Amino acid sequence: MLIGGMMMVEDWKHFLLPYQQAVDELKVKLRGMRKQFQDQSQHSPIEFVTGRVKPVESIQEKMVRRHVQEDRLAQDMQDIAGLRIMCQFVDDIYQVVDILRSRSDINIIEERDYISNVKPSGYRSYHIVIEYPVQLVTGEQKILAEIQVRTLAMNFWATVEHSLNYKYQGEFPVEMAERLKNAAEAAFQLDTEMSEIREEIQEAQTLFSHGRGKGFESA
Ligand code: 0O2
Repeated sequence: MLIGGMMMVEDWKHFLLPYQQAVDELKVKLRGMRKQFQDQSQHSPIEFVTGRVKPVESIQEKMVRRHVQEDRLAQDMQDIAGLRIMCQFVDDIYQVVDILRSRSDINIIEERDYISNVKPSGYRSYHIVIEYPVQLVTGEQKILAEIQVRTLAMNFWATVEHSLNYKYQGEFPVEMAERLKNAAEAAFQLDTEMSEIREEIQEAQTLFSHGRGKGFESA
């Protein structure tokens, strides 16, 4: 029940339920893509997939920071449902994006390429905002979700930077900000190097997966 326009615990539960449904469904679908490549004995552009519904405290913090009204949340906050796709190589990211563009079950609303347009922090990733229909007992509801596509190296950097950001509350000392930027460039250098030896890596991986390397499943 809404009291004084503010959502209470039960309201949040009700509001977030379709978002959890969307995240769960999309995780299955994206992980299914990896399985299909493996089934064809092809290199999968998807290494692993994670997903989450933004915690209520983070939603509330972002509402204040971005001046989003509660009754505009569904339209104005695009990452309440969030999916992350991790790739081995930078080229894989663009292959994943192409596949997502061609799917009939998701509608792409916006794309933000923070790989070509690196954020000032050093952050790199490809962001896609989608509209995804969830079937509820009360009918269909279209949910906005954000899919972040990044390499393992970009993910390593973003994960570490995110936890440091939490510690420093977004106010990094100048030296720390500089070091993080350098680390982001080093991570991208690693991605570039890996792309250059990609063919050899893939041959080795195919051999390995046909041999004794099978067994560990990450997605
Ligand atoms: P979470 O869920 O904790 O990751 P804004 O959120 O205001 O920065 P906008 O326009 O809503 O910007 O979306 P944007 O910048 O396309 O994507 C926001 C999300 O991208 C963030 O979510 C992070 O997941 C990721 N991101 C963007 N910039 C950085 C960065 O500099 N470092 C790291 N580690 N991640 C970044 P949230 O909201 O922070 O929440």
